Amino acid sequence: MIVLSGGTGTPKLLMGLIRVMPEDELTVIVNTAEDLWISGNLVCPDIDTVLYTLAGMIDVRKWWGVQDDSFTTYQHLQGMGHLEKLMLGDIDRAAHIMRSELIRSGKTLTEAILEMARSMHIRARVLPMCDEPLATIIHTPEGEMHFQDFWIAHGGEPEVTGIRFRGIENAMPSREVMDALSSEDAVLIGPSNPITSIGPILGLPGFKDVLKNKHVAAVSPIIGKAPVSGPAGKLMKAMGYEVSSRGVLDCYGSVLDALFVDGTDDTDLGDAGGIKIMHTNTIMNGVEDSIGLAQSVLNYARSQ
Ligand code: FO1
Repeated sequence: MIVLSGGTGTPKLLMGLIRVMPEDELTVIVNTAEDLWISGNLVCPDIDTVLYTLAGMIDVRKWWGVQDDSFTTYQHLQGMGHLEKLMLGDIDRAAHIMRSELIRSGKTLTEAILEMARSMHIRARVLPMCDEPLATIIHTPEGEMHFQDFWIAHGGEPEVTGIRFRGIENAMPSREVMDALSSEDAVLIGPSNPITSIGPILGLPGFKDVLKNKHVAAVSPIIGKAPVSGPAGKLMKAMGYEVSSRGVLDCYGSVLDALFVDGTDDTDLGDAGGIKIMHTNTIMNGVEDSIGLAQSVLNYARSQ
């Protein structure tokens, strides 16, 4: 199975999937548009959350960074007046250093991530969506800002007047992503933010065309009128979508064959245009919930 993932929501589902299917049958294609260079190293928040989740190292209180990590370097830098945009843990920073050194030595981002995944004994295939640098830029009345500036420095507060993915026109799905897609029929869009997590993956030139021949299901990250977590609601609204499973359907449109919606969500999906709607528990408050949802999507994928 191929899973499209951002840094929130979908990693919780991955935690369940690796417990109900052979991990080496799983490929995860991950958003890279929130990546940024900090203090000389490339930070890939979504990829790292996926890697740490699969390696059993993720800090499940925050769902980013490494469990029990220290922040000594971050704090010392701060004390010297060097302020970093993200709070980087020491073990997390070691991963950034390794990745950046691999890239500086001439490896692609994909090659670097595959090497990191091997070093963490991860059996699933974790693939960045592309090797070219991309950046999600949020337009606000205060000016344009990188997604991480909007989300962390500004607390997700500014009004959003537009969103663009800088560099997407010159990017393309990597060879490894295209190879994975050519050998797999089932694609699952995880319950990540449809606009800034899944949007850049689907927006890569040619990506949606490849999905036309696949069986594509998605898990809605919206329950009722609210996102389960993160800025999905605000960003969907800014892009003209209703903040509901209806909006998620409209966002993904013709790409989808099926949509998983939470059992408590009574949004009227009316004519879903032939897309099969399935209700199940999509709230993942612990590993048992993750396993439950993973089993539902796996049963569905295997029945196709
Ligand atoms: N999110 C925060 O809200 N505050 C942080 O200081 C922060 C640091 C951070 C460091 C490494 C990393 O991989 C992720 C980090 N995140 C932090 C999460 C991240 O900003 C976003 O939640 C994801 O990009 C959403 O996809």
